[in-house]
Amino acid sequence: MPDAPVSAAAPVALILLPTYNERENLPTMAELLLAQPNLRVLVIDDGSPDGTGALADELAAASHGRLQVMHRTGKRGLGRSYLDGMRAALQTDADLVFQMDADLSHDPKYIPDLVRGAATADVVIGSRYLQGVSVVNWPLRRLILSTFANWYVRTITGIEVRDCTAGFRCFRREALARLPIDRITSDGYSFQVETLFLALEAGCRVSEVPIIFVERRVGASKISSGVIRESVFTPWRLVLRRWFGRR
Ligand SMILES: Nc1nc2c(ncn2[C@@H]2O[C@H](COP(=O)(O)OP(=O)(O)OP(=O)(O)O)[C@@H](O)[C@H]2O)c(=O)[nH]1
Ligand SMILES: [Mg+2]
Repeated sequence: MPDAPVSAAAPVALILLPTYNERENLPTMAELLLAQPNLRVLVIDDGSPDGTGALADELAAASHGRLQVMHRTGKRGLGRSYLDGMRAALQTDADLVFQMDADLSHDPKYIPDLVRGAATADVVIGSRYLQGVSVVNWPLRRLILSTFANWYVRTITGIEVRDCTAGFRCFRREALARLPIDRITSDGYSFQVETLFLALEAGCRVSEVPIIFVERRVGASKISSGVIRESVFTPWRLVLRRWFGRR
């Protein structure tokens, strides 16, 4: 595993990397991440049946402490994994906390762009919809679903962000600390919408930087009908909670 240089002046980033059956993708992702300076990784594995957790332990052992693994035993879920990861991140000295997918859709080469963005924003989003649509290898039906989902969320919630459902994000640590983490209940794409909504409510400055998103080449997507159903209701739940002040 490469031992990238450390610069005392640059911010320290912690990458939260949830995994479920990403055995084929994790080694490449870990290598690309750890090639970058001032960066640590927390793999959050949900007991993947394909052995991703054990593989992550092997990567951790060779990483000189730069990669750690959280083996979750609670109910499976992307949102739950991120929440546990965020709580853990707040116990560290990281200046910046990233969310990324482990399936290589989010290229680590964009991390420096998000770090630069975080100099003037509290939350920086790696956006697929800033310069037209920058997505590679999506079938048309998936593109339509994602474009519609973003329009739907923006229309109902009034969030003025092009890519509200993006999973490539960087939070300044202070911004993450301001989020009412214990109130977040959604799990799929809605998790991204809910955290963004709450970040804006907490007064965070949000900016976007363009990325090119590449659909996973190996492994299976975990999108389910439950995730899509949740995405339909979540924007309404968020605005109703705001209107009626229910906390
Ligand atoms: N810990 C954990 N990670 C998960 C869970 N579901 C998905 N993930 C991870 O979350 C990331 C995003 O999941 P994907 O299945 O790629 O979902 P997606 O990116 O929305 O869908 P595709 O574009 O089809 O890949 C990947 O790193 C997954 O391994 C889960 O229940 N628990
Ligand atoms: Mg994916």
